[in-house]
Order: sequence, then structure tokens, then C-alpha cells
Amino acid sequence: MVRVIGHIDLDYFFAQVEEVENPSIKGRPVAVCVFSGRTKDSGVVSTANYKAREFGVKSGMPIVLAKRRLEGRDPIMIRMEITKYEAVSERIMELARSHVDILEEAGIDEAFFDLTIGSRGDFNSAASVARKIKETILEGERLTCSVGLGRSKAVAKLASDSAKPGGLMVVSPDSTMAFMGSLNVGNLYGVGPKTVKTLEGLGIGTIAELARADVSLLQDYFGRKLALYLHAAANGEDDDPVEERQEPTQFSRIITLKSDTTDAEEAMNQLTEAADDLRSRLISRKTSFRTLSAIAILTNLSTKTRSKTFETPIWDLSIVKNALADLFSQLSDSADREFRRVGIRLSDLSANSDQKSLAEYVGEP
Ligand code: DCP
Ligand code: CA
Ligand code: CA
Repeated sequence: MVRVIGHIDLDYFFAQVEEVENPSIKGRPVAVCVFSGRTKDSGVVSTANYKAREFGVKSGMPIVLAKRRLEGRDPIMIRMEITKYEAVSERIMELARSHVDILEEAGIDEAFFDLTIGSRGDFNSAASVARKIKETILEGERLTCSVGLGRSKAVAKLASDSAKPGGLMVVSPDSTMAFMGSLNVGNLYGVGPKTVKTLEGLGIGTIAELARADVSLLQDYFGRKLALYLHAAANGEDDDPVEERQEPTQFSRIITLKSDTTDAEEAMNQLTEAADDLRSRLISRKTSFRTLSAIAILTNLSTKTRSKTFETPIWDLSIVKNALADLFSQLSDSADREFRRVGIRLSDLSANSDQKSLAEYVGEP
């Protein structure tokens, strides 16, 4: 099956977090700065919002130069606070993870994910998941991001770049070369300036040219492993897997209700699809859980949770449907406001030892 890979990247991340925290600065040029402390303005710009970028301010630029470019433009220079962005990043990764099978964090504000199983190889259905991820992050954290879908990590990454800011770019397998063929090889994931230079020396400037290049020629210059990667990546066929950096400690799915409610039964109804997703995730990852949680985010955005821990590991979510309904009615009884979003979390995970009989039992292929 053709893989369906996604890449998500937050827009002007640190600066956007600052804008969310202090909306009154929106519309003005904002630069987040790393002050080195030597003199008042020594240090570099960490990132800038798009307004500041219009005046040529960018990551890595000396603060002094950025200030000069923004003179008379009513700029805001903010001290970088990495722990703040890390906390936001962690919450965003969790939100994104709740929609996909596997999520690989690739930096503080970006991640790859694999939707091959969830979408059954269908890019349209993957696109609707991608839109949901974007909505969830916008709703939950007020942040915009860009998402790309493609048949490999390299394609997905290029797609999210081209969707910036705030967009979604879907590159179906058929349109891969039309999408990226004319781009410079330096845009390919994992291709640095040194590789670009060597390729240029060989008369290879664009991705299409690299895709057509003779692999044995590439091997002479880059060695077998890199040569094969370059050639495959340029053809959109690199098979670098999306891998969770750490074993997940929980699986969760959270949805936004069609309208706010305190009705536990209604919440359960709207969670049917999410529950099915979690069920197939348990199966595909050969995992059991012992703790089941019902989550409700109320209209004032506070989060309430009710959990139940079972004596033995559970490998089929549908077995504990009644327990889940119970947890939601407890939530509903205790909530002083309506539910806005609801979710299911499975934790205390463990590996299934006998996957085969499990698959047979639940009748999955
Ligand atoms: N960053 C940094 N110094 C750099 C590059 C980045 O401190 N030289 C930090 C600040 C960025 C964050 O990492 O907000 C993410 O980097 P990105 O390259 O994804 O850039 P942005 O998110 O800022 O902007 P874009 O909208 O182009 O993704
Ligand atoms: Ca970014
Ligand atoms: Ca990034």
C-alpha cells in the first residue's frame, strides 16, 4: 500500500506563542530575541512574526540589525523563554497525537505522522484528519500551523513548507513529481549545503534532475546509503519510517462536540468513531491497557477526568463500553458546566504477547 505521511509545523512558533499570550501586540512586528547579556542589544533573533519578516527580519540575525530594520515600525522585541514554548509544544504534540497512529517529534514545533492505516491509504480521508488536527490546535492553543501530506517524509516536509503559513498541502502520489520536480535539491529533507554543492558540480540542481540521475554515479560521490536515499527521496519513494521516539505511555482521542452538552449518552454517541480508532490502534500496535479515562473539556476550558483501572489488561475497547459510559455519567453528574470537547484515554499500556490469537478473536485482517 502507498504510505500516507504527514508533516506538521507551527507558524512563527515562538513569536506566535507570544502573540497568543499578549494579543494586543498582534499586527505589530514581533521579534523573539536571545539576549546574550554582553551589551544591552547583543544577541540574535530567535524568530520573528510575518510582519517583522516583511522588513527582512529573520532567525539568527543580530538583534542590532533587526532593530535597525524595524526602526519607526513600532516593533516589539521579546526575550525568549524556552520553557514556556516547551510547555506549549508538549501540549500540541499530545493534541496532534490524539488524531494519528504514530507521531514522531522532529523538533520543538514540528512532527511527522503516519496515517496509512487510519486512512486506508486514502489521501482525501487523511486530509480530513489533517484539517481536524489544525482545528484542534487552533481551538485548544489558539495557534496556527501548516500541514503537508505526501507519500514519504521528504514529500510531506516539502508540502508543509509550501503550505506556510496556515495551510494544508496534499501531494497525492500521482502529483509528487509535478509538485516538487522544479524545486532546488537543497529543499529535500536531509540534504545540506555540502551535498547541494557536490550535486551542483554534477550538473544536478533540481529535484527532477536528481530523480533522473544515475544511481551508480551518485554512489561514487556519496556512498551507497546516501546515494540511495537521495535518489529515492527525489522520486518521492524514500521509505524512512515514521517512528515514535519513545514508546507511547497512553493513547487518546479527543473530539469537539457538535454542540455543548452535559448529556453523557450524547457524548458517547459522538465518540463512536474515536473509540473505533483507538480500538484499531490497540490492535495495530499490539497493545493492552489497564486504565480507562473519560475526559471532558468544559465550556470554560477546564478539563475534568474520571478513570477506572482494571485488574487485568484489556485489549479490546468494546469490552469496557459500559465502564466508559459509567465514567461519562459520573463526569456529567459532577460538571458545573456543559461539555465542549470530550475524549477517551487509555493508559497503563502493555504489549500483547499473543497478537495472532487476538487478531483472530476480533476478526481483524
Ligand atoms: N529557532 C531559533 N533559532 C533559529 C531557528 C529557529 O531559535 N535559527 C526557534 C524559533 C522558532 C522555532 O525554533 O519559532 C521553530 O523554528 P522554525 O524553523 O519552524 O521557524 P518558525 O516556526 O519561527 O517559522 P515558520 O513559520 O517559518 O515555521
Ligand atoms: Ca515553524
Ligand atoms: Ca520547525
